[in-house]
Amino acid sequence: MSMMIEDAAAMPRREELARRREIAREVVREAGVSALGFFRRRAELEIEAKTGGQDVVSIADRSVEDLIRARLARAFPEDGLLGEERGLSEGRSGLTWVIDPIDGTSCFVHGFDNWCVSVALMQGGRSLLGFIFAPCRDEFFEAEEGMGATLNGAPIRTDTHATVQDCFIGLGANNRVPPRRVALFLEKLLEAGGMFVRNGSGALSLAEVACGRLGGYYEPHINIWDCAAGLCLIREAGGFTDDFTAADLLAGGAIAAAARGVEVELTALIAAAAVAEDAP
Ligand code: LIP
Repeated sequence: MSMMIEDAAAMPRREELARRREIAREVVREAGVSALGFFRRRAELEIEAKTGGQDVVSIADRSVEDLIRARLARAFPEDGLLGEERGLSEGRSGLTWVIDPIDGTSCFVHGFDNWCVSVALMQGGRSLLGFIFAPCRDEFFEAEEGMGATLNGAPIRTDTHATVQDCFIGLGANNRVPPRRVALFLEKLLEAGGMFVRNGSGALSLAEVACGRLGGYYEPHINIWDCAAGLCLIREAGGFTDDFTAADLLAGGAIAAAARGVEVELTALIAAAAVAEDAP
């Protein structure tokens, strides 16, 4: 199955988005409470490796996604659903809910608190709504296209004063890309006087760009369910995101996002690493 970018369809009416935003907010909160319950009983969870030991899943991921899908399908039966664990259910409204029930699953199963529930509403390649809830931190990020971004109800902005030399750059790394690609970017970043963090949750990292903790984020391959909500947050917080509109959103791809003072140098570092990777 592939999820192609549809032609620019008419933007849903504001009241249609408002109703979806209100209901989705409560669904994401309920999902976060459920996930936190599994987190506190994680010693009982059976952990399954997906593509390897660094890419895992448990009943927690599936159960939380099933909860989110059931609530949204009941409220908006005409909308599509795309989840990391249960895949794509086509809709007929032109709107698709993109769901990562537990982003940062490896962190979750190892007892780290940096994981979250991430839900976005997309129309074609555009994220109209984004919700990222980190229950362990009681941090609820939310954004709507054209209406700004918030953390626990308070407006957020990317760090407008950051440069690569005085901020942290979040880095996503996984077994979906050659290790050398990550290593070469790290080398270029450190040579430029930058510094990195990897927290294992692309969604939460993107939210931290939106609220100004991170100056930018790069991941050589990320899936749409990991980043759809974060893209909306960062754009609504005044930041830059590259055009993550792969022809087939199910395939995923590279992502770069940053505060405005960081984007040019971050983009240049990514390009320099790519040149080095292609060099004989
Ligand atoms: C994770 C992403 C992260 C990526 C990991 C993993 P998951 O999502 O948020 O950016 O580097 O490999 O895909 O699997 O925890 O939902």
